[in-house]
Amino acid sequence: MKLIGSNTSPYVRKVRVVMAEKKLDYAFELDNVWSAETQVHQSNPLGKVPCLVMEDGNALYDSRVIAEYLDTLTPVCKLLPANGNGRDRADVKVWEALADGVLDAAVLVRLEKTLRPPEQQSPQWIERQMGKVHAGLAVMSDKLGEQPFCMGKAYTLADVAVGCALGWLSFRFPGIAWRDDYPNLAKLFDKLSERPSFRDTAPFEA
Ligand code: GSF
Repeated sequence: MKLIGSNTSPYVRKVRVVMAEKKLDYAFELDNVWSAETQVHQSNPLGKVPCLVMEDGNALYDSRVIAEYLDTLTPVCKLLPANGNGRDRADVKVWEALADGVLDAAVLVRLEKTLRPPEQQSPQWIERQMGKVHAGLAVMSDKLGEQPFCMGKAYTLADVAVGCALGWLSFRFPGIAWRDDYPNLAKLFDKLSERPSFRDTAPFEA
């Protein structure tokens, strides 16, 4: 399998953490989706990473589809509850949607601020998206409570998604004081950061 991605994308990181937890081998192909040389659209018409190209040449996207597929490949470190356990499985997927949704909103803010000249930026748009970031963080903290992991005792894809979202917020939005506001999220994040899967995939700009 070949994973097309970058060292900065939190969605790519989610897939890489899953690969590492499940001890799956893959080739990692770096692609800068914002450069003129990007090749990713040859595999993903949406021009986005992550994109997983499989042995038969077919491609999978987006990160949620890839993560779900990877979890079926080996019983090592099951990250999603079995299909028969539909409610728990849906709960994990809601956590993932929440973490990804916080990222989607924060990414929109970053793009607004980095791709548009200041006079074309919309403060109302930025405020709307930041509202989602803050509301999402508050609900994450509330849902986590004092549990060791998002779903309780078991480490799941929910923790992978939350860890990648929090890590990216610290990387790109150091001004968002989520660690001070939500000590329980900080505790979870610190615990996740000790795992080799997270340590080896921390975001960085080349
Ligand atoms: C989001 C992927 C995405 O926006 C997923 O895979 O979960 N829902 C998708 N990737 C960004 C890079 S980043 O912000 O992490 C991307 O490839 N953007 C290129 C573009 O043209 O929007």
